[in-house]
Amino acid sequence: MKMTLRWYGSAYDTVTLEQIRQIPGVTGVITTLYSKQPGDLWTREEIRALKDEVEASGLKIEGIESVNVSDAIKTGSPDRDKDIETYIKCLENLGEEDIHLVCYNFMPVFDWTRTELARKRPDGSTVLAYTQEAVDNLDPEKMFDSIAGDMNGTVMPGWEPERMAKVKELFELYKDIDNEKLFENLVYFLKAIMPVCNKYDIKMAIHPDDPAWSVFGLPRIIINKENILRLTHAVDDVHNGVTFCSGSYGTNLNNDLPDMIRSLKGRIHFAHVRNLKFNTPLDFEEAAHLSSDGTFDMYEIIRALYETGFDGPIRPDHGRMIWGEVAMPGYGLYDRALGAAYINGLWEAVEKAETRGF
Ligand code: DNO
Repeated sequence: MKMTLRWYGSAYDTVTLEQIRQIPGVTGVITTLYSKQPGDLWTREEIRALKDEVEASGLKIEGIESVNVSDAIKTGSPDRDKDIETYIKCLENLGEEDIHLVCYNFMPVFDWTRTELARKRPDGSTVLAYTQEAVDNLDPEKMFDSIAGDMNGTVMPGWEPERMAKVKELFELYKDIDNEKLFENLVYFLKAIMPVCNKYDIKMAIHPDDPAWSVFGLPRIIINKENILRLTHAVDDVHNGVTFCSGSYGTNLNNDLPDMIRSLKGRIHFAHVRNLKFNTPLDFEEAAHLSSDGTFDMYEIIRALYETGFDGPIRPDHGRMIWGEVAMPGYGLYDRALGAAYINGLWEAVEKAETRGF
């Protein structure tokens, strides 16, 4: 595996490439052209400039998170083919610049959803949290306003103010889309982009829906083993792969994470590793990465990745806000650096146990 950190680019991130490079074992970043809207073209020059900046710091771009998919593609509206054409061009340009991993999601309207961005834990740290009760009592149009005050002046992925200003229209776009239709549109998209992915060996890695169930009555499909296997079979090409995000699939306690990893052998191209602490099955908060701080057995997650031969980029995921840091919620330096060190430790332990036979 390759240990990485997500980085939003120098215009948006409070964390610098130099800081990232100083985290032991981190050799690369997962990044994006953050100013791009879904449907925009990414030029080779723009990609190269990003690459040059990252490489000048001694790191490597291990993948893009995300090249976002437009609503036209997700809803299958008549102009989707034009957007798919642009998406293919973006992939071509990434391939020409030697970038071979793209994370994306197929969630309607909201990307990942949290109801609190700064829930205080007993030790004074703050974390992202979700409680179903809050969603059930909230008008989706007010969702953004209800959390915007805790964004620490940052622009959070999937929660861009311009997009949120159009929430009502977005809901309208999805009103006739159910899970089956969304799935069909996803398959249509993947089939269309597979030739360019094959040509440039670009591994597409779909991010799960977070939380792994429908919110505000919207369709959600990338939520469990059955659905993700259905997708990998529907477009049976290694380039149609998965971002295994423990914190997203893990929101549903019925998802057996190590078992899912084993059943996706060969199709996991990217891993997001984090832990959650459940107060009830429908109220959880994002814990420190350490197993004992949350609900998941992180050793077993890493062991399953190791045993299935996972060799892609891995990144610690959302961290707590600690030590007075002010950053994008979930994406500060300190707790993610602790997460990277911990995951590296687990990986070393698993690897040595396997190779030394004890
Ligand atoms: C949240 C992230 C997601 C993810 C996208 C992938 O922190 O994991 O926003 O990047 O869903 O497209």
